[in-house]
This record gives sequence, structure tokens and C-alpha cells, in this order.
Amino acid sequence: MSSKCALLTGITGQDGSYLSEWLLSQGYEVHGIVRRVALEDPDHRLSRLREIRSRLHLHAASLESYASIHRVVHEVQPDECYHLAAQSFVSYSFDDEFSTLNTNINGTHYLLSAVKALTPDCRFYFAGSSEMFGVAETVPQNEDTRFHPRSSYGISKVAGFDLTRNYREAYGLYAANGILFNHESPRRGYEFVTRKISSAVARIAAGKSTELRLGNLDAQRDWGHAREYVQAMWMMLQQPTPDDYVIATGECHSVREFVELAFCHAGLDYRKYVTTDRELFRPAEINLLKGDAAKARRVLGWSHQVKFQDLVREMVDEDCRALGV
Ligand code: NAP
Ligand code: F7E
Repeated sequence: MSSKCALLTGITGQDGSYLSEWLLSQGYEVHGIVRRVALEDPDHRLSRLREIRSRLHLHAASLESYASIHRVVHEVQPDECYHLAAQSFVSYSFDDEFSTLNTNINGTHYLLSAVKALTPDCRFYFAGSSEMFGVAETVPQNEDTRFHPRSSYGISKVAGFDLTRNYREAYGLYAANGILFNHESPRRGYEFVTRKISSAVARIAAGKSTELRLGNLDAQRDWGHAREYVQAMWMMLQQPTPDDYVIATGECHSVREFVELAFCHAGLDYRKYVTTDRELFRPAEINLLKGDAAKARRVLGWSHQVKFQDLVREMVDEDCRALGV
């Protein structure tokens, strides 16, 4: 067992909660940066951490403030730093490019700069995304595929990726980029399409709703389970040298397939409930993303285990259970 100390940003999110559980199980002392408001409203804002809250060390700080990030890194002196915090909702990035770019790019820069200044031996993980590929020239996408992002979210992640690589190359920081494809779970935020669908299925099955409005049903994504993906983040930081890795299942499915399977699992015919709303289409869509995680398999020994069908069923079951269906 380790006696290492890890610092996470974005600890309240889907990945932050699973990664904290994993690190605790490995014997880590786990610290997290949260927004001050989270400490004022823990029942709501720390809900994903409920089971492990007493074992975590939480620090109020703002990603917009270099001084506050500097203070926490100085206090914690982490061995490993996982930078997960971001405005992560792609649709919203079209409504507010400014806050997306400011939070995601400056937050990454402040954290890298503080780690370099205070704890240069700390290993750093950046949460890169398949959204960086955007309209990719090749299918499937791997570490050599050129980036062509299609949203300010994707652009902010390319900038974070480049900053992370530059701190590795210019200053010798142990800094790794994960290029993670979509990963979901019963802890996924309600705005993302998978959770929007599973929670709507549960409400319809419970007789609390009769309709689900969605955007582009033909978009295809490579969907895996978040619990497995956070282990890949940790594995990246256990290697002798830092590098960048694609994490994906290598399988892709359309939103329509997700919908069909989710409704079917609850004994419902989706065609009776699902309508398409043009307002929910994005100004620039990515029609297909499919990852090639061969490098992660070869170097990290990581591969996904949870199948698409089981992921959909787990999400629907959990949302139905919460409503007593
Ligand atoms: P998530 O559930 O949306 O969590 C985002 C986290 O970032 C939350 O803890 C949130 O804190 C924090 N955050 C957002 N804006 C912030 C700000 N201005 N200041 C401080 N904290 C802020 O996202 P996730 O699915 O766990 O993803 C984790 C990371 O991986 C993100 O960087 C995301 O972009 C990236 N990623 C995700 C996927 C995926 O499929 N899930 C794939 C590739 C990359 P609050 O709770 O206070 O809002
Ligand atoms: O959309 C389509 C939508 O919002 C998936 C983030 O974690 O993964 C996530 O980004 C697809 C898109 O995720 C609705 O147009 C149809 O094609 O669930 P999403 P995302 O945009 O792929 C990447 C890897 C990240 O890095 C991000 O942080 O579903 N879609 N109808 C819809 N999407 C939403 N949200 N809502 C709909 O009604």
C-alpha cells in the first residue's frame, strides 16, 4: 500500500468521485480543491462524495485565482496531481465561450505553474478529451491523429494538452495527458445525453413524465464506464516516463442505439416518447468518434471490461431504483 498524497481538482464531479475512491483504496491521502460554495451546500454539491467525505481533505480555492491554487499546492505538497476540473459540457461552451476558455485554459496554466514552482517532482495528469479530435481525418483516432476541435470546449482542451506537453518538454515536469473518449456512469451529470436518457426513462416508467426531447440522434460516440477510465489516469502516472494516451473502448454506437436500448430495458418503445428538437442540435457537431487504445493496452496494460449494453442497463437500473420503479 502507498502512503502517497494526491491532489485532485474537479473532485466533486463524476470522475473525481471515482478516482478518489480508487486512490483511497490504494492507500493514498486524498486532497481535493472545491469551490467555496460547495462547502456551504455539501448535501447537494458534494453528493457524489457522500460515502467517502470523512476520508477526504477538501480545500476551498478558485481555478480563476493563481494565488489560491498556489496556496493549496504549497499546503498539500502532493506527489500526484490530477487536474479534472473544467467547464465540461460541450453544448454550454457554444453559449459561453469566454468562461469555458478562461476556466479551462487559465485553470490548467495556473495549476501547472504552481506545481512547477512548488513541487517540481509532483506527477501531473491533464484530463484531455476526444473532443480535441473533432472532425478527425481518420477512424479510429489514436495519439498520432491530428486535432481539429469543433467547439471552444475542444479548443480549450487542445490548449491544456499543449500546455501540459510543453511543461514536460521545457521544464522536465512529469506531466501526462489522457485523451479520454466519452465515459459514463450512474454518476454522470444530468445534461449529458446518456444520463438525460436514463433519467428520462426512469421518470417515464414511474409515470412522472411522457416525453424526452433530444437533439441529433445520429451522432456516434465511443462510450465506456467512468470507473474503469479513472484507473487508466492513475496507471499513466505510475509509468517510468510521462506520455500521452488514448483511452477508449474502440466500439461506437449512435445516440439512437443508446435510446432504443435504454427504453427497451424498461419495457418501453422509445418511438412513443422521444421527439427531436432542432434547438438541441449544436452549431458544429462531431458525427463520429471512435478511439484506438492500443498504446494504453500495450504500455499500461489497461483495457475496458464493461460492455456498452451493460453500461446502459446499469444507468437505467440506478435511475429507476432511485424512483422506486
Ligand atoms: P464533471 O462531472 O462535469 O465534473 C467537472 C468538475 O469540474 C466538477 O468537480 C466541477 O465542480 C469542476 N469545475 C467546473 N468548473 C469549475 C470552476 N470554474 N472552478 C472550479 N471547479 C470547476 O466532469 P467529468 O465527467 O468528471 O470529467 C472530468 C474531466 O475530464 C473534465 O475536465 C472533463 O472535461 C474531462 N473529460 C471528461 C470526459 C467524459 O466523458 N466524462 C471525457 C474526456 C475528458 P463543481 O461541482 O463545483 O461544479
Ligand atoms: O453529447 C448528442 C450530442 O453532451 C453526446 C463530455 O464529457 O464527452 C462529453 O461530451 C452526443 C453529441 O457529450 C442530445 O449532439 C443528442 O453528439 O453527452 P454529450 P459530448 O458532447 O460527447 C467528451 C469526450 C468530453 O470531453 C466532454 O467533457 O449526443 N445529443 N441529443 C445530445 N447531447 C446532449 N447533451 N443533449 C441532448 O439532448
